[in-house]
Amino acid sequence: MLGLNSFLIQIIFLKIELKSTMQKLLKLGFLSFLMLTFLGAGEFVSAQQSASIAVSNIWSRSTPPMAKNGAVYFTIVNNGPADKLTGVSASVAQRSTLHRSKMGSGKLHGVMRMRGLSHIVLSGNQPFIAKPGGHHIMLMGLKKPLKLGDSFDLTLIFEKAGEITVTVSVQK
Ligand SMILES: [Cu+2]
Repeated sequence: MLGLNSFLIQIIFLKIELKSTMQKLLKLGFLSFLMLTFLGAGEFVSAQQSASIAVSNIWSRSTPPMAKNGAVYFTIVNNGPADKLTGVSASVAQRSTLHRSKMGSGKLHGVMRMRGLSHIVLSGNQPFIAKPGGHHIMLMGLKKPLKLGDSFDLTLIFEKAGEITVTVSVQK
């Protein structure tokens, strides 16, 4: 009788052990599922976003070895109320500002000039596209050259949507 009892007790313990192991495995499985979902979202939806703002096609030109400045281009879709891009920061440069290039007229015809902007209005009616020859983020005082294939973080500061950190890929 005693032998049978201890046998049964061992089975019960084994069951409890199996149960808790299963729970651990399930927890692990759930966590990795969450992580895959999270990573997958980043991989397949190239846009980086808040509830109302989606930033996509974020890229920068590679720079020659001695270059002090770089430029970042992007597309912003605003699905919420009108907002403003009011600032930007990136650890790759000493200072980052909003800029706009414009072709000069009159005596300056054919000369590309650029000036700083205090903000960019995002009305939400259509995507805002920053591209070469137009709006861009100026990276001033690059700490090292931007090399083809590299990527770096950049934080965009919106009046309503707050801060959104995006990844910039360095292209040709
Ligand atoms: Cu500029």
